Amino acid sequence: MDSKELRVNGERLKITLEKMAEIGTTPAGGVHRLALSDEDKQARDLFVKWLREIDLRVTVDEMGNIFGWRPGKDNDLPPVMSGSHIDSQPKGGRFDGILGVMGALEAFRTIRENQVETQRPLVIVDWTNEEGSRFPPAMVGSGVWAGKMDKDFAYSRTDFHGKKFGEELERIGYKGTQPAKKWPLHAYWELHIEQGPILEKMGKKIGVPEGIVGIGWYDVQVDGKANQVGPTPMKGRNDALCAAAEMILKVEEMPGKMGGNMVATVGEIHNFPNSRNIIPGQVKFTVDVRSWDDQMVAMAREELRNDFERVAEKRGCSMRFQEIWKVEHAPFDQSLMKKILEIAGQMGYASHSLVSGAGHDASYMSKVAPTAMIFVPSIGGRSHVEVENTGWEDCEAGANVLLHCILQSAL
Ligand code: HGY
Ligand code: MN
Ligand code: MN
Repeated sequence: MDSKELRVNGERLKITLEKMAEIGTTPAGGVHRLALSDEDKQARDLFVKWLREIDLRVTVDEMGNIFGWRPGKDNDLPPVMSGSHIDSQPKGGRFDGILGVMGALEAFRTIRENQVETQRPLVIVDWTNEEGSRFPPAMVGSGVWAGKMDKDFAYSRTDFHGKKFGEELERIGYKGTQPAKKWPLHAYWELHIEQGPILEKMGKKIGVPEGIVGIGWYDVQVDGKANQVGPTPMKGRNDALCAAAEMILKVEEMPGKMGGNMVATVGEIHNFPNSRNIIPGQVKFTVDVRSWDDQMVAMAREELRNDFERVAEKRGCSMRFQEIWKVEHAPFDQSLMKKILEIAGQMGYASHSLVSGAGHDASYMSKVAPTAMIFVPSIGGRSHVEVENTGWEDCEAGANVLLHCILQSAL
């Protein structure tokens, strides 16, 4: 069969995704598969089993990134790579990340069963800890591989219970020996759900992001004075939680102050000692700022730091502001984007270009190789929630476009 006629097996992709969704499944139908957890290990083991079933050579690097290699006619040529991440948010969805890994697996399965020989070798990848929810920051597997993040920094990161990244990687048996160091790549393709409302609203099947916004992550600690709520007069309190509350509203106001084209969110907060009859003495919270304009992210960071200092001073509290992650905005490769539009058109899929407000491993990949992403619609525009959902036919459409992007860049 002419390789142009090839199509993935949508039913098999659905079954593969449903099998993965059983690992870490939550009662409300989402997944809880935090990086380097037992559930992540279980999913990794299943992924490696499926890679071996289609005769791929499997390698694991020192960041736990899993690669499956398919030889081409000329293995001296830089390979074509595709993949995403298996880890999820605490109460995440059944498609974020895993669709990109299983979509690539489905493409590889289709290539193999049709005995297609590509000129270039092909590589499928699962990047470790894309979410950064358990071990902040995000995208450390691809970040270290791309040479944009330090391995020892990643190993030193601890989760809320003080468990270390490096130790957990060892515990689940995925601390490989291969150096997590980039090698030449001809192209990197990543299939992913849009995680927003645009494609569904536009009635389009395929999204072609121009790139990914820049992201800044900051950890803030506010220290006040804990005390008994009863005898302590309101005047003169150093209530860390009230100070944090004022700061958090400044985060919400920041995008408007910056003129829009920005989002800013406080997603995580810890209050100590967190007892109803003690004035809070310490609060820790996170700030996530995103914009296509990297300068704007930097300005927002400095404005927030100053605002927080003023609030802390006024309330007799101290404040520590720490930038723990920064990734510049990542424009994708125009010729790869054009390829996606072409292939989607040939397959009769309506497509639409947009900017990705969500971060992806493709951010770091775009710094080291020609990179592009293929989006499919998120029902109700929801993601990072248990109700996250994408139609099976959209998953199939995305995997079909991915299959031909891989083939056409590897033939
Ligand atoms: O934060 C993000 O957008 C991605 O899910 N890591
Ligand atoms: Mn993702
Ligand atoms: Mn995510």
